[in-house]
Amino acid sequence: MVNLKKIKDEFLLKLNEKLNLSEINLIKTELFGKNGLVSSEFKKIGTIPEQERKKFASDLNIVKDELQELINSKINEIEISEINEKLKKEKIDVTLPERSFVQGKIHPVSQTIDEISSIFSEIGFNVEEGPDVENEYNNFTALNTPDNHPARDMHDTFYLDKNKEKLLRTHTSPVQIRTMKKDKPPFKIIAPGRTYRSDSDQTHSPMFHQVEGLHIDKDINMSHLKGCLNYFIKEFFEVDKIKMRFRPSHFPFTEPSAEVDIGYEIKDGKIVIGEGDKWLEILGCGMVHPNVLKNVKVNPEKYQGYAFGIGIDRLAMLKYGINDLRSFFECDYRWLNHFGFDPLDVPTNYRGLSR
Ligand code: 2NM
Repeated sequence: MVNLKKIKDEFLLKLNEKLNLSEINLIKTELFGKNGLVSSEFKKIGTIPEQERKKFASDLNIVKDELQELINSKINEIEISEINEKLKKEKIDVTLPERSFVQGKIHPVSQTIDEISSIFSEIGFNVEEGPDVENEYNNFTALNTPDNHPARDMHDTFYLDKNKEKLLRTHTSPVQIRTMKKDKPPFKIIAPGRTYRSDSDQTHSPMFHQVEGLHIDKDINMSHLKGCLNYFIKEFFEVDKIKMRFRPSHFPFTEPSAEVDIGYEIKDGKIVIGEGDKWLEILGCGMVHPNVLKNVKVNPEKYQGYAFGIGIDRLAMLKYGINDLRSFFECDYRWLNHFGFDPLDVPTNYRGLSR
């Protein structure tokens, strides 16, 4: 009996001192280890005379619980203060600039979008954006592509629900639809961004990038379209002259429609854009179909204009000598380091786009 009280008082005193974790663990072993003081008392229970045994066991359990609880709360206290200490030491100011000077690179597709935006901004186009997840009205119906139109199959659409109401946009034209629905003419915009079609091989990626342009005003005709595209191609490839031809084509949203080829030749194993006797198809375009204008409440008797769509990835490959489309989307750090651009060299028309 005396023994129990002595143990308890002695250790309550000990545990009240300032201790570190290993000191507490030592005390824990001293008390509750295999040959610990409390453990030894438990072993004595059998030898205690029967009249006293019940009281002894009960007292022993009370002392055990009390000491154990104190030890556990001390350990808890220390662990929390250690964590707080560590957090204080490891605190970082995320607003500080980095010091390692390992600079990231701008992806060639981002660079190309910046260049294209800069070129079109110079002649009065605004840059518009819209969501990747679209509804079938904005992506097809409003663009004069009704339910049974074959272009819907041609597009290999990723539908997101059974009812085919939500989809991943197959072109950026829904951005033009949104803009025409929300604002009033005239419109002079480009819409660059991600587009999706279920198609994957050497030259097709299921996610790819497009820029589409739209210019609607009074008295806009096909000569404006030709002038605009000719200016764009020259600026983009940074050449003074460009050979261009318009071939008749068909899109549901334009009438007439055309595809545009540019001249090129191979010199010393390298592609030279602008001259030569070979042709490269680079974009589709046309005069916006009156039905499209009606769908967005623009009067086609008063307003008309042109639209065009360009694949950005292939344009970037041509300009920067990248021959594998898939390398764009592999996120290979070494590739990005080689083909990427300095983040501080923002492309401008007057300073040179890509230097
Ligand atoms: C192309 C080709 C021709 C186009 C049409 C429109 C809209 F919304 F105004 F009707 N946006 N983009 C268009 C026209 C796109 O891509 C090859």
